[in-house]
Amino acid sequence: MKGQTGPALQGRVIAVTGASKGIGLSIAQLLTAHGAQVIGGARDVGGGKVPGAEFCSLDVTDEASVDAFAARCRAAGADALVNNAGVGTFKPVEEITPEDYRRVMDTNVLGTLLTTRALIGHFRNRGGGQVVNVTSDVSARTFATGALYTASKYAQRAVTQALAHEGHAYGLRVTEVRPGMVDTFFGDTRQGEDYKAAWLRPGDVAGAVLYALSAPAHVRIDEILLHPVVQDVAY
Ligand code: NJP
Repeated sequence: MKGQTGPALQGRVIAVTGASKGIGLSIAQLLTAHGAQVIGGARDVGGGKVPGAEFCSLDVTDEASVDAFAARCRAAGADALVNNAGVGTFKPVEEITPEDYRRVMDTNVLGTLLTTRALIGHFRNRGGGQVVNVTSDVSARTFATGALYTASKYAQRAVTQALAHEGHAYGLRVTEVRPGMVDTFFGDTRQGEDYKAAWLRPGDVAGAVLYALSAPAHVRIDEILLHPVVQDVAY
């Protein structure tokens, strides 16, 4: 077939936030393995060594930090952004503090807005691009102790869908990836603990991101919802 030469993401330049560990690191590894040049950002990028990836200091809650990261991405000719950085705190409503609120909402919602805002004009000028937001299976349903986290993920889903509407006219393709339970460092836990043995692996989510980013140019993957088989069926 015409055009089917080389790795799926050859020539692509893809920005990935939260790339220092967990799902984001796996995304950086998988995308580079498929030929992309990855620019990964996180607050602590000391351990980031992935051939084909460049790691930059990035705090998605800090406008100046985001602008510096975006300037590097624009200079490199980025054509896609993966908003993956995220944090979670799980408490009953009566225990949620303003500090909890700011940490979770600033990272998950403001962070997505700031990084997207900083690159969207660049994508428009290029005549299109892709934004993949790693939200959550709970971006459209909630549970006890989930008020703050799911509020942030509902909001991130709303931002994702609004962006898809706004970018439609100039060829922006926007995807929401909604993973269930994944074995990472999420929520101040450790990766590889026994109780997570049957959960999704970071590479499973990275595979969903790769699928969206390597879709043919005429295809837009709006949403991917994936769970480990052990998790209850829910939408
Ligand atoms: O978590 P973790 P995951 N600025 O803790 C970075 C969603 N999700 O990989 O800054 C920039 O292993 C942090 O780096 P550092 C979840 O909501 C997960 O599981 O150095 N980066 C690290 O690289 C999130 O959106 C599960 O601390 C910041 C990364 O984010 C995404 O998956 C379930 C940052 C977090 O790595 C990745 O989370 C689900 C900042 N201010 C959704 N703050 C799950 N694991 O079960 C944090 O439904 N980072």
